[in-house]
Amino acid sequence: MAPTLKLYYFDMPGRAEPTKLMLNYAGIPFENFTFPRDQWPELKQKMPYGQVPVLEVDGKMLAQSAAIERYAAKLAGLTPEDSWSAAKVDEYLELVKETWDIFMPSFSIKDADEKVKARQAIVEGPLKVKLLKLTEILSTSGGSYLTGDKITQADFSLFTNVSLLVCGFIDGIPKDLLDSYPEMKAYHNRIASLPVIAKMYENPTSDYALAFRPL
Ligand SMILES: N[C@@H](CCC(=O)N[C@@H](CS)C(=O)NCC(=O)O)C(=O)O
Repeated sequence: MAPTLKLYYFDMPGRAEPTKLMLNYAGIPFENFTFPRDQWPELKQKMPYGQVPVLEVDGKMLAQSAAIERYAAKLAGLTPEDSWSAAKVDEYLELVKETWDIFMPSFSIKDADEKVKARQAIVEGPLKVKLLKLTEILSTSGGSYLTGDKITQADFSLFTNVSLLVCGFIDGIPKDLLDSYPEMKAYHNRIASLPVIAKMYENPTSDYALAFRPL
């Protein structure tokens, strides 16, 4: 029997987004439990590590976004069966994660101008290297997605990260960044246009979610 799922996260795109995308894509019902900031202190006490996302599965709590995503991907049939393809998906997941991790040190820069300058240097340096590499992987995969013609967990992760990078959350990353990466933009727009994905962002509750629509 299919498990009863309840996903806890703030009412904005973030670490829960790939899980939401995959469950929706596969038509797996789940309760999308979002809450306003003022309810967080109380809710925090109930979370295994005091953080979200958390996926409640038949009353049991699963924490850590990477674990939740892997579980959701398996439920959704978005993890390849053969070990090699599954390992390549893991490889791409790590690469995609790096496109976000490279900005982490910049969050501790106090001066706003300095922070933006540091981020612009990342955009022109390490981010460019990683986006070009991902573009190359896409153009040589033999299909529309990272591993070929079948969409996998890695695609939902890349789609999420690329959208989050340009959604305005990180000052210093231009919102039109993808104009410099036409193949990546086309890939983003292809996933954003899948009917079930487009429906998810029809009535966005935050401006950040607009970046998950075709750009
Ligand atoms: N390693 C955890 C990190 C989770 C995390 O940082 N969650 C943030 C939201 S993105 C959170 O719950 N912040 C509120 C808090 O820590 O009180 C994961 O990947 O799930």
